[in-house]
Amino acid sequence: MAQSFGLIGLAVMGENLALNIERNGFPIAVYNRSRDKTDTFMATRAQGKQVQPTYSLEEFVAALEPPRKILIMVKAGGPVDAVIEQLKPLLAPGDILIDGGNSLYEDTERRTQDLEALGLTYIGMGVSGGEEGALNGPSLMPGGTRSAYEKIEPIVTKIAAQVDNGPCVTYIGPGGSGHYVKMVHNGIEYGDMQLIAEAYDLLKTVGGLNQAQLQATFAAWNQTDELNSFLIEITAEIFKVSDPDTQEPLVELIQDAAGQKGTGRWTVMSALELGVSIPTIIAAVNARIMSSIKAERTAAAQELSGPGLIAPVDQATFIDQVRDALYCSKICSYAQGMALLAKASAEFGYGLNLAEMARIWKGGCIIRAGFLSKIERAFTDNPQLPNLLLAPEFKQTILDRQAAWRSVVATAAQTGIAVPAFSASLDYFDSYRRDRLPQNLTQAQRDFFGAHTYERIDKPGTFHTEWAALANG
Ligand code: NBP
Repeated sequence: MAQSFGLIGLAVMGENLALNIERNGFPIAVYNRSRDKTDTFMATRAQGKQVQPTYSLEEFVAALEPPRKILIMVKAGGPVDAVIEQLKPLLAPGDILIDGGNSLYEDTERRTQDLEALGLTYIGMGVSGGEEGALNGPSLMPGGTRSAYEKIEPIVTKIAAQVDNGPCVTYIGPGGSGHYVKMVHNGIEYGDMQLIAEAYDLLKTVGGLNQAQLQATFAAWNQTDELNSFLIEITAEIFKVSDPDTQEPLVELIQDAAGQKGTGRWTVMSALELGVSIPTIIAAVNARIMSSIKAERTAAAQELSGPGLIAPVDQATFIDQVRDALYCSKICSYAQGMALLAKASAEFGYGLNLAEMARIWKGGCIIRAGFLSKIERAFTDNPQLPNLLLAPEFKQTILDRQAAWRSVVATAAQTGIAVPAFSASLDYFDSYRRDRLPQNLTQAQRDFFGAHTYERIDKPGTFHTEWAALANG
């Protein structure tokens, strides 16, 4: 019997998505380049399920009911192109290929044009939620033609995470839009993780909280309407774990050098190209880079001293201030991510519905959080909102809490604790809210050394000044 769906790539994500798809009533054919993964999968988790193993792409394609629907879950980059090239001669017009990996959106644009010229249909679909999400319901961000989406809609709406107002999937837009939105989702995820890391550092280093207190603080924050989220929840869980051998907090035994796979860097590169300011996300990517030069930092620690002072603080007050600083910074980080999506949508013709983007991130994905309902509401109330900071609820929150936020950033500076994402967020807020910035001087300098011209605030037109001549009489 022909299967209604096919999946290529049985690593972590592929295996779990295959089981999710089968559990939701879609018998599935699977294929993996290395045969042993397929055999292991069939002998273990897929045993007794409606999963058909195949051992060549010819056999895989023949096992599928036309028009074929094929989800590719292999490593992003060259492997996706390799799979597509092998599939091309085996497919028929009307067949649908879905790339569910973390592909660069520009690659997706290229592949879409290439494959659609052959009469095939291509969907670039961001998938978020890691292993657990893939199995029990991820957040899905499919981009392509609307008619292609409609063909996979019955499947994706069932396998996605379900929240109060629907499945965590929607039609994103044309071409590479699904992968673009997933990329920005990951950039926001970098920001969230860095902000939480900074809160932990401040609470531990300045506030003097021990592991049990850190655990209790993050667990309590997770109960709040504002900070309730998957990342805060797992942070509290992490503080519960001690090393079985030493009984020390396991997190304190982990090397402080963070890895990255590229989606954060791509978000930064795209923002710089589009001219959108995303300092919190840039700070998060930078923080991972700085953390990774561990040996150099260890050597520098012997040479370069800081204030080395622990500020005397009332612990309970400080915990509340850090919570407020974290929340204000998080609002700024999401404001940046949403502004980037808005600019990309206008630039690339994606037609993104920002309220829907927030809605489909409410479940299944790594940045899932109660807070996203507020963002959804803000863009539902005003789809043209120029910046999240101007939404009534967020505006009031920041105005009410900025004193605590400033106090935390000042304390960090005084005690020599780096808080790059907290500071970048505060800088973003202060830059965005100030009517006059010092770039009048920048413009004067550009005109001085490069005759780049400038505009004036008191009269229209473009001006150039012979600065050196005037300065020297
Ligand atoms: P990996 O990214 O680790 O990729 C491993 C899979 O790619 C294996 O099935 C491997 O086959 C296959 N593959 C490679 Br490598 N080169 C190939 C080639 N030339 N031809 C055919 N197959 C090839 O798997 P993953 O972690 O499950 O992630 C899959 C995708 O989903 C990636 O794009 C990833 O970025 C994205 N993603 C991952 C997560 C996560 O939490 N892991 C979350 C969200 C998105 P083999 O067995 O023969 O080597």
